[in-house]
Amino acid sequence: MARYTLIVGTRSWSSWSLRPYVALKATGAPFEVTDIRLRQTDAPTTREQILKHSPAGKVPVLKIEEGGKVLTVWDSLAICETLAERHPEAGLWPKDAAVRATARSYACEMHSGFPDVRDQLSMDFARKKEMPELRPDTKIQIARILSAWETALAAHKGEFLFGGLSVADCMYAPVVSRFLTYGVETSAPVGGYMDRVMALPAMAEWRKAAQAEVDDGIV
Ligand SMILES: N[C@@H](CCC(=O)N[C@@H](CS)C(=O)NCC(=O)O)C(=O)O
Repeated sequence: MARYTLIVGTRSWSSWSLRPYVALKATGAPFEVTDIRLRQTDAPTTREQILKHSPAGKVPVLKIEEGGKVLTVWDSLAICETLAERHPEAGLWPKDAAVRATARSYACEMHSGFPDVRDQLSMDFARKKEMPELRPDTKIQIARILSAWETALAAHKGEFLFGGLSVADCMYAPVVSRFLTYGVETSAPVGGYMDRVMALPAMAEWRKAAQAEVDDGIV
């Protein structure tokens, strides 16, 4: 059996790390986590620590040890894709090709977009924060996310965006956390969706680790 190690950043802040954590947990495969503290400027700096695992110098990184070899996969979406491919039984992509194409569009739209939401509503997983004065582009991006979620939830009528938990939900999991941290107003169906995402065991575990960072004064 393959041995998985997921290298992640500070839980409170590392939204990119949370995405493959949710996906990996959904596969049911055992895995270990290596935590790297972000924003460390004293030696060894964050960058120096990450470079020991990946030449890209960013977390998340997934190491797959198998057959005496170690495969390194980096970038949240590449890790989610790799896990979906290696664990088809987890159903991380919808079975229907058309639905799958739409779910991929959702995942990629998140991966490459919403820069103002990421900038103004930065993830602080275990905290509640005051909503900042939103820029027009941030408002447009929040509205787009809410409308995309409503459309998918209405079309598939499942627990998650495309029925069962998919990579699309993994990619949006940190956005759910951000919207709760800053108190973004939502419709009832979206509120229900956010509750279900937060109730995932992966999210509960992440919250515990993020809360420990707050309690230890790390963040
Ligand atoms: N596109 C990458 C983005 C990864 C990224 O920006 N990660 C941040 C942490 S959330 C990082 O590693 N920062 C390095 C640093 O702060 O030095 C992905 O999807 O994984």
